[in-house]
Amino acid sequence: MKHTLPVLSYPYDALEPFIDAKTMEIHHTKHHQAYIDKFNAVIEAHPELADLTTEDLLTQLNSLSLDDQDKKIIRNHGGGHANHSFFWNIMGPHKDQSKPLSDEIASTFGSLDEFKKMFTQTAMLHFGSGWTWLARNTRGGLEIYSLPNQDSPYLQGHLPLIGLDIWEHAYYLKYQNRRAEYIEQWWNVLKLL
Ligand code: MN3
Repeated sequence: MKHTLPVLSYPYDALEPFIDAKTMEIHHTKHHQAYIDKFNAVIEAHPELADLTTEDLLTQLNSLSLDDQDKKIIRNHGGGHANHSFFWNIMGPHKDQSKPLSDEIASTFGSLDEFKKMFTQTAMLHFGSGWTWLARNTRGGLEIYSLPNQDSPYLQGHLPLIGLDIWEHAYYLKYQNRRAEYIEQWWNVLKLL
């Protein structure tokens, strides 16, 4: 199965003014597409992987019989594909709040505000490119952490629940170096909370 760019459920300008249309268009059609193209090249060379989902490939990465270079491509570019597909889906112009998730976050971190503060701080302290995640760990608990590059929580068997792209390509056109402002505004388009 060849991986293809997912169609967004909203137009590029739907997240304005928080995320601008140009950033969305470039992020989706250029950055995400580039991850897919490099990921597909490995999948095409290994037909035995074609039936596995991207998430399964990441979860099982260490046990796949591939050379280190191909594993690295799946980690970086399969990860990029999984992360961005996930990211587009948790954002939207309208809130589609998940009450069970909000309740679990509030009981784990004290309150939604406290959670947002901790998540924001984790994203601000991350050096360089990467993502900040709220993920369900293998014991079923919630954890906030950042991972470098396109590393996915699936690599450690975790389930991503919320993810924020903190690569500069996600915000530079509108916010330049102001990562704090991007994060603060991003809560407006995270539809889950
Ligand atoms: Mn990105």
